This record gives sequence, structure tokens and C-alpha cells, in this order.
Amino acid sequence: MGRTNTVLLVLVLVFAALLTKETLAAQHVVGGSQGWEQSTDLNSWASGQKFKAGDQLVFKYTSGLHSVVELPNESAYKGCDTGSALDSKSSGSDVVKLTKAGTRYFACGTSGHCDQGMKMKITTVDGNAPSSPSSSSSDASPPASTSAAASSSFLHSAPSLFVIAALSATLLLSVF
Ligand SMILES: *[C@@H]1O[C@H](CO)[C@@H](O)[C@H](O)[C@H]1NC(C)=O
Ligand SMILES: [Cu+2]
Repeated sequence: MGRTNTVLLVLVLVFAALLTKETLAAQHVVGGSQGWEQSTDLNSWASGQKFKAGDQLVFKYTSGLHSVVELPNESAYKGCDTGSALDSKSSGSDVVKLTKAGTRYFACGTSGHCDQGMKMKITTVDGNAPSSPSSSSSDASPPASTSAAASSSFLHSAPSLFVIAALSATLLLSVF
């Protein structure tokens, strides 16, 4: 019994760690519900997002109709020089990790689509940079030493803490 409890405790902790990590790194579905499509106003979507190092982009589209190519620089982006692509994906559900701060350029590789505006520039900020105060909530009062970024991370992780608590309770109840 004692050993089972220990194993369960470890499992719960591992779950907690995974969930927290996953929640801290946000996934941005490109274009929102419209997805990676010609009709989506991609840059206005992007300007409404906060991309932090560690976050992921998910490109959702009809495979075969579009693709995702990453362009090396501003001039390739401006000129839709898809021949200079650094990387190309075409599964229809492509994940790109924003590993570090900086600007990255994406376009559709289908002939003509980039010229029609199916392209997007993404600027990622460092994960520890203070985020703009977008929430006015006063329900969380972080310790004085934590930054705004930390408090927003805390807010993001709150739902996962709930999941962890529920999971732990379920596991513990199943033991007794
Ligand atoms: C942009 O990338 C292209 C293709 O790799 C390269 O030929 C060009 O020199 C680059 N331009 C700048 C301004 O770095
Ligand atoms: Cu396309």
C-alpha cells in the first residue's frame, strides 16, 4: 500500500510538471478559427497575439491546397521568394516551435498564394520579458518579487492546477 501510494504520488507530480509546462508554452492556431487560408487576415490575427519563446504555431489548412514555407528574411518575405525557403511543411496540421526571440517569416508555397497575401510575419519576444498588462484582474496577488510575466503565467496555469487537483483526488480515491 505504501509503495503504491509512492508510485501514485510520483505519477501525480510528473503529470503536474507536464501540464504546467504545456500550459506555460502557449499554442497559437494561426488565423484562429479561420486557419491558414487565403481569406484570413493573417497579419491582423498575428498583431493580436503575444508570441513568447517556447510557444508554438499550429498551421491548420486543407492539405494539398496550401503549405507552409518559412522564408529566410524580410526581402524574401516581401518578394514572396518561396524558392529560398528554409523549411516546408504540408501535412495540413503543422506545428512550428518559436524557440527564441526574433522575427520569422511564413508564406504559403502554393503558386500565387503568397503574392495574394497568404503570408505572415511573426515576432517572438523572450519568454521572461514583461508582458503588456492585458488583464485587470485583482483576484491574484503575486508576491512582490514576481514580474508581470510571472503573474500572467500563473493565471494561465490556473486551469491546469485545477486539472491536477482533480486528477490527484481521483487517483487517491481509487487507492482507498
Ligand atoms: C535573404 O535570403 C536570400 C535567400 O537565402 C539571400 O539570397 C539574400 O541575400 C538575403 N537577403 C538579405 C538582405 O539578407
Ligand atoms: Cu495557399
